[in-house]
Amino acid sequence: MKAVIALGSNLGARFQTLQGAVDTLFDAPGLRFVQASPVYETDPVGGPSGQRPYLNAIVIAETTLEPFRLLERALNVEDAFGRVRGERWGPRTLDVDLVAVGELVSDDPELTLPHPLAHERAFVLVPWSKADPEAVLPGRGRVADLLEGLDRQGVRLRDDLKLQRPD
Ligand code: PH2
Ligand code: MG
Ligand code: MG
Repeated sequence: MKAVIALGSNLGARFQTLQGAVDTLFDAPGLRFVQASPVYETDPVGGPSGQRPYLNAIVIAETTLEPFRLLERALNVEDAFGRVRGERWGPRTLDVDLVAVGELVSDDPELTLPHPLAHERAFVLVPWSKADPEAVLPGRGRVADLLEGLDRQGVRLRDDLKLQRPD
């Protein structure tokens, strides 16, 4: 199945953390790297004021893992990069979110698929549509169409930063 994974960081060495997350995510069986989006610098959405901007990107992968194993992998990678769980939407060294896994639609509170806010987050949809202009968010429609209704002002391309395929 195809998996779309969102990465975000607004604490510490943000770009090194994103690249490290890509390397670590794919450093085990069951997940194959397909493509990384460009990197964007984005204004924080929600959370306390005065936060640094984020770096955001998405990664497209092929997986044979059960969605919950994939979630476990994502949470382990967050932990490996010093994620401290504190305030909701507070600053974080690394956030790894499952945006979509195949066509799965699930309202399990432990793992809602697609990600319940993905359709309204330009910091997810801009990188995703750049990586895959034909992308569709299950249950919501074409990513390019969803983006038409969103403010993309706070999402700026960082073409000086490029995620490499995992080593
Ligand atoms: N993640 C959040 C809350 N707000 N804002 C931006 N710009 N980027 C994020 O990745 C982000 C956010 C919760 O995970
Ligand atoms: Mg998140
Ligand atoms: Mg998260």
